Amino acid sequence: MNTSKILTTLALGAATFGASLAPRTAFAHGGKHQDVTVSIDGKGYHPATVSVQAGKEVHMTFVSKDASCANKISIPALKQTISLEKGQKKTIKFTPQKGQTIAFACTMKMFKGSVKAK
Ligand SMILES: [Cu+2]
Repeated sequence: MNTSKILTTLALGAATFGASLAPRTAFAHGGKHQDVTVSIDGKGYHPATVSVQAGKEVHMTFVSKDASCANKISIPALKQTISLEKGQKKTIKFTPQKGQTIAFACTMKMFKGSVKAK
């Protein structure tokens, strides 16, 4: 294997590695923070599971699309409870640690979701 072939292999490896680290749902822009939107309806949270990048601030917006008990959201790890009416939205900000899973649920725990930081 000559040098240029090795470099190509390394570059491909780096590209693959980088892609696997990219959050599935969070949208990072300008490297400052990452945006996540979770919509709420009568069936719960969409998406219910969100992957984010550890160590970078998350701006997570809950958008209520319907009257639902899922509009009252408890997030124990962040010591937050959010109450929304249909049509309202609210953004919370936090910086997840590596490997952290931040669970959230309606206050009756019927509907559940989580944010997983890699
Ligand atoms: Cu509920």
